[in-house]
This record gives sequence, structure tokens and C-alpha cells, in this order.
Amino acid sequence: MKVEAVTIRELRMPLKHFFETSFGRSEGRRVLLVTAHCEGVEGWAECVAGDGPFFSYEWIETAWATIRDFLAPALIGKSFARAKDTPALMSRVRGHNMAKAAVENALWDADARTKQQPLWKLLGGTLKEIACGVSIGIQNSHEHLLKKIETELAAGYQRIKVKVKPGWDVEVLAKIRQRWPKILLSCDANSAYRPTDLDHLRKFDNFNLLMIEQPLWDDDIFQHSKLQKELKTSICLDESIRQARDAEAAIALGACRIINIKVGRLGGFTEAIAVHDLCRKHSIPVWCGGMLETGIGRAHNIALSTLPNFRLPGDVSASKRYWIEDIVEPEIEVSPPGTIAVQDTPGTGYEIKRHLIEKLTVRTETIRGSAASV
Ligand code: OSB
Ligand code: MG
Repeated sequence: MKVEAVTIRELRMPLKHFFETSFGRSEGRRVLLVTAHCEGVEGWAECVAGDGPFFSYEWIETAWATIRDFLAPALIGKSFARAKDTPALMSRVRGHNMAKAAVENALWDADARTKQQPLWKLLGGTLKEIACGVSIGIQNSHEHLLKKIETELAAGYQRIKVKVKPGWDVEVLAKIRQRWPKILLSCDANSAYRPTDLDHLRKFDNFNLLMIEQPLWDDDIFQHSKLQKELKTSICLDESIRQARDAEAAIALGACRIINIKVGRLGGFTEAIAVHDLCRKHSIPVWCGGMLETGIGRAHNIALSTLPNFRLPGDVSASKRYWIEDIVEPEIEVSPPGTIAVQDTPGTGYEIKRHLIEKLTVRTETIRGSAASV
């Protein structure tokens, strides 16, 4: 299949409700979509880079420029037999994983559509139903948070994850546990703590948490390995795992007992599968993280979550939790036992809502090649 052109576009989409983590509050998203044009077939993917360089150094403007000036030109005019052969074509660019993932995943999408195969099967998936959890941000009050948890539990979600930071942690966890002693509960610090907070972090052991996600620096493995030895609670690494080699180091050092797989953070499906396979070999369970995706990224997360070592509920929740109207149809829905079933239909099983995408687009550019080449 030959890559003829790549279109990038930016959409502005307000969130139904603000989403707050230890690094800040978002009221909406600037969504970067990539369309790969391959001999009459279009592949679509979403770039999960944020509005600012807060989760990682990448943000929408670096992703836009990196795709336009380097990644798309490296691919245009090239042919490939399988999408997994394409990361090699982009490997001259260091880092910029979220930009790379958007391009690579658009090619997987095109590959699945061309071969008339379900994307999940092309990725090597085996599970026909995936388990869903929710991630709940920091709220204006404890009462607001408890109310949200109540709503999500009633919808059937199998695991509740709450965002924590100094000042919004042990007291909040104690209240949740008091009310729901048995639910599957975890927390995510997004790098809000330091090793000097050890005595404070030990208190998290009182709440029978499934895990604490990314307590220390976003690029650290070694300090997490020291912390894991001091805590009963399992550490799950998110930000620190940017490639399979990081997972290998984290497992060898005992820096975590669980790994969160985010396809954007890992630079695309190929590396995400490599992390999955490595963790499986070492009996480390994985789960699929989320980045407040629209239905396009969400559908890709669902497909990836069918791989056999996705043994814990992921942050893969319904479109309506975030969006007034999603840009795919049908919208992504979660059934009452907290699951999403995958279908045998070709591609992702979700269609692009072109009119709505056009309406929400604030800028677009098509790269046709012959300009800069890598
Ligand atoms: O760390 O998992 C995270 C959202 C933005 C940035 C980082 C994270 C998150 C989430 C949201 O937790 C999960 C979701 O998309 O539902
Ligand atoms: Mg996280």
C-alpha cells in the first residue's frame, strides 16, 4: 500500500466537565487528527498530545510541526505491506512519540480497511470483550467526587481510579473506602510526589488500592524501584514507560508491578504490542490508559485492549462521559457489566462523522510530498 498524502487537522472540542490532574485543569481539547491517504483508502488516527507540555514535553504544536515537516514527508511515496513496517521509516526522528503514533496508527487503520479485517485481529487481539474502568479527576469538593463515583459505579464500571496530589489524597481515599470498602480502587499521581514524601505515601497502603500510578518523576525508573520496595501498594508506571526498553528496565529493577499501556506515549501500535508482549513474558499485567480521546482514539484503544495480557480494566470509557457529541458513530458505549464487546466488522467498527469533523475543524493542511524529505 502506498502513502500518497497525509492530512492533519485540528478540532476544538469542549469537555462536558473539566478534567483536573496534579498538573492542571482542562476545560476542552485541541484535537489533532491524522488522515493517511493510501490508494483510495483513508486511515484515520488521533494524536493525544495535550494543549500544553504538561503530561510530557509534547503538545499539539510540536506534534503538528513534527508530522508536517518530518514524519509525513518520510512516508509519502513509500509503500508498505504491513503497518508494522512503518515505524522504521520514521525512526530518524527522535522522541515525539505522540506525533509518531498518530501517523503509524492511521496507517494501521488504512491497512485494516484495505485488508477488510477488524483492526483488533490485525493487532493480534484475542479477547472479544474488554473490561472498562473510569478515571475521575480532582473535583471542587469531596462531595462532588463521591457523587461522581456513585454515578460511575451505577453505570457498571469495574474499576474507579481517582487523581491524587498533595492535599487531595489520603483524606479523599479514606472517604471513598469508608463508603465503598470493596470496590476495585486505584489512584494516579501524575508525578506529584517526591521520595521525601515516603512517610506520607506509606499511608496509601491503608486503602487496599489496586495500584498507585506514577507517584514520582515522569522520566524516572530508579527512584520508583526504591519506592516500590517500601510500599505494599503496587506501583503502576505510566509516564516513565516510553518504549519497550523502559518496561524491561522497570521490570528488572522492580520499579512497578503493573504497567499502563498508552499507544500515544509509546509511539504507536507496534511499540505498544512490544511492551504488551514483554510484560506478558514477565507476568506483569497491563491495562490500557486513556488521554481523553475522542471516539477515533478511543476506538483504537478498544482494539488494542483485546490483546491477551490486558488483564486489568482500562481507562476506556463511554464517549458520553466526555463529549456532548462524539465524532464517530455509533458512539462508544459501555454495557452494564462494565464491558465493551468488539465486533467482526472490518476496521475499528466505528464510522467517522465527516460533517461534524468539518464543522469542528479550525485548521487543516495536506502534505503531498516532494518538499522536505527525511
Ligand atoms: O495519566 O492517565 C493519565 C488524562 C490526561 C492525561 C493523563 C491521564 C489522563 C487520564 C484520563 O487519566 C483517562 C481517560 O481518558 O479517561
Ligand atoms: Mg496516568
